Parts: sequence; structure tokens; C-alpha cells
Amino acid sequence: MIYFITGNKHKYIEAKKILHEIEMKHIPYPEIQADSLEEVAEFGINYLKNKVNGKFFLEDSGLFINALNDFPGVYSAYVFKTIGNDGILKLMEGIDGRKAYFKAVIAYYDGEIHLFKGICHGRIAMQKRGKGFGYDPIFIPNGSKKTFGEMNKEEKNKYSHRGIALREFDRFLNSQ
Ligand code: ITT
Repeated sequence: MIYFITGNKHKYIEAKKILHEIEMKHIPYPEIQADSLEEVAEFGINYLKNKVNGKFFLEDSGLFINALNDFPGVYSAYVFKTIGNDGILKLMEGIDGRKAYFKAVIAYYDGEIHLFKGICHGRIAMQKRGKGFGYDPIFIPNGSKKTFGEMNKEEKNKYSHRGIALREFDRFLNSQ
């Protein structure tokens, strides 16, 4: 059994579809202001490693919008809580280039730190569509017409940054 340290149930449900032997555990950890998701994730592991009994991982993710110079990026959680999807759509008003990508960094600790990454390229929708969590209703992955919010978890996992990182993590675990 491996613990997934997160306060986000949606992330856990997505992960459980790919990694069956996991359990959610919510232990808050500081998310430092840094230039990369990798640094945030590694800091989290170092903070948690003496507080969790057994193997565990966490995941840090973000939405990077081309026309906004990669904003909200490492600030995605804060920006979602403050201006949300309506705020992002407002910032994008009148902007034609709507390219964006989601990135996920999984940090796994088994005595050593291992990082697994996934990137999903796509674009920002003109309006919110569907449900999901976070930025799901405004992100359309390349290769689909639907937003993440209009997909079920299995379909989203096929495209998503998290699905890609989780499958790489799963391959690593199976090769051990
Ligand atoms: P943790 O407890 O795992 O940290 P969190 O929701 O705070 O959960 P992050 O710190 O990684 O997650 O922040 C990432 C933010 O980016 C989060 O608030 C989401 O709104 C958004 N996000 C990340 N992945 C997403 C996805 O697959 N779909 C929609 N929004 C996503």
C-alpha cells in the first residue's frame, strides 16, 4: 500500500483508476513559492518524509497559458481560489492564441525521491463547459473537442497530464 498525500479527492479518484494499491491521506504540507512544480513537489517530500510511515507520493500540478506567459503555472491553486475560471476567461478576452498546457509532477518517496512528469497540450475554451474540478471546464486537450469537464475520469486520464505521469509511475512500480 502506498499513500497519496493530497487534499484533493478528484486527484485521488483519477489516480486510483490507474494505481489500485493506493490510499488517500490528507496531511497538509507547505507549497512553497518556487519557479517550478518540481521544486514545490520535492520540498513537500522533504517536509513529509519523517511524518509519514511507509511509502508515499504527492503530486503538484498547474495550468500554463501561452498568451499569459505561462500564468497561472506554479500559482494555479491560488489563482483558482481567487479569480477562478471566470477570471481566466476574462483575462483571455480578445486573445486569439489560446494554447495552454497542463503539467503534473508526481514525487514518490521510498527512501529516495523519484519524480514522474506528464504534460498535456491543448487550449483554453471560449466558455466553461461541463463539470470536473479546477480548470477542467475551460481546458480542451489536443485530439478532442470536449473539455476535461465534459469527460468522465477514464477518458480524461487518457489525455491528461496526471494520467501520463501516473502511467509512468505505474510502469516504474511494476518494474521493481
Ligand atoms: P493537493 O492537496 O494535492 O496539493 P490541490 O488541489 O491544492 O491539491 P495543487 O496544489 O497541485 O492541487 O494545485 C493545482 C491546481 O491546478 C488546483 O487547484 C487545480 O485547480 C488545478 N489543476 C491541477 N490539475 C488539474 C486538472 O486535472 N484539472 C483541473 N484543474 C487542475
